[in-house]
Amino acid sequence: APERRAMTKPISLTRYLIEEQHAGRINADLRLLIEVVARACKTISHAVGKGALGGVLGDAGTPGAASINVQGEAQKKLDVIANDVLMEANAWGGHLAGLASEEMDHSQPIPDAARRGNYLLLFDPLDGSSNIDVNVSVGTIFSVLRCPDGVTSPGDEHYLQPGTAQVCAGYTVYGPSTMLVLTVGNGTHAFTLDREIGSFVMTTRGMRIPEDTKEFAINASNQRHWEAPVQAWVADMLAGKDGPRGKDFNMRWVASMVADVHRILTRGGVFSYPLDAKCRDKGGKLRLMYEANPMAFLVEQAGGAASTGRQRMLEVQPTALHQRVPVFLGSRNEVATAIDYHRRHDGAG
Ligand code: P6P
Repeated sequence: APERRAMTKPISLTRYLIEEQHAGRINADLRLLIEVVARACKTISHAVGKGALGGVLGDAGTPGAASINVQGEAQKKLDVIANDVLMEANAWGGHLAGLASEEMDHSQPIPDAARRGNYLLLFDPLDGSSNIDVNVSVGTIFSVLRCPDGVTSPGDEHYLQPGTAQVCAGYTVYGPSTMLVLTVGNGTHAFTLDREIGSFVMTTRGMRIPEDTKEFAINASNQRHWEAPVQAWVADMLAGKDGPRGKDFNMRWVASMVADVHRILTRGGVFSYPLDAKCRDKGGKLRLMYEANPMAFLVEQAGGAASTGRQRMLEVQPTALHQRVPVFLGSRNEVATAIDYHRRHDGAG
């Protein structure tokens, strides 16, 4: 009779979280928070997946009166739907002291003491939403901080903690498959939504980003607006094997941060949204608290690096809830090279 082999069934998100709780790395409240967010992402995945059939494409608001968010961007219907799903899911669980969203001007404390916990949840409910109407992958990004001791009604100022203070970060990418990628500070792991049973199943334990890469992601249409070190860094990559880098590079740009970062976590690469003339006066294009910091935590936990070009991303001291930053993240040796271009340029005065 054939040797009986232990079934190596893939484990569910719930089992992974229980294992982390038994190992003492997370507590029951954080486990519940992650499960509630994952469940909300399943609802968002269903709405995104309906596409034009769900009547949820296009801009929010009424014709001629678009709904504009705090970022000054026109909201898509799905931006509002995703935000409402996450707000509703987290309002009653008893694990949060407050939440903050890209789509909301200010953070919101949990008013009912009986339903209040110790965590702060920040999220971009639907990142890359300009891609929805053209059926390209979009995603939800989230970050979890502790509410400072003794604070029962947190204001925006209580969220202004550096990225190193995150206890959890993750994203869900709504692509050909729906995948949740998560870290609680013990590696970065990927879970794929099994639609037949409706649960997330671990498909990669311990994602690793190769230290070197030949693939960069940047919106090259902004080239004339970049700072000199970024112009030099990209020009040298474009020069290929006959140039100073001695190797040919490939380029990818999805214009959905979640999709670009997922590719980098899966096969390596370097992603950048640097300062340019259009976003310089705002400090950058991407938001620190619920885009750059959660992605930086995930990338570092997978052996990569994340920087503003001049500072480790996770050490930036936030000064505003919707603060923007320049972003360089991915294969650690290529991020180091980008930083070196900045250092040499800045040093040259
Ligand atoms: P651009 C999407 O709007 C987003 O915030 C990120 O997801 C993405 O990386 C970036 O902006 C794309 O910006 O200027 O290329 O459209």
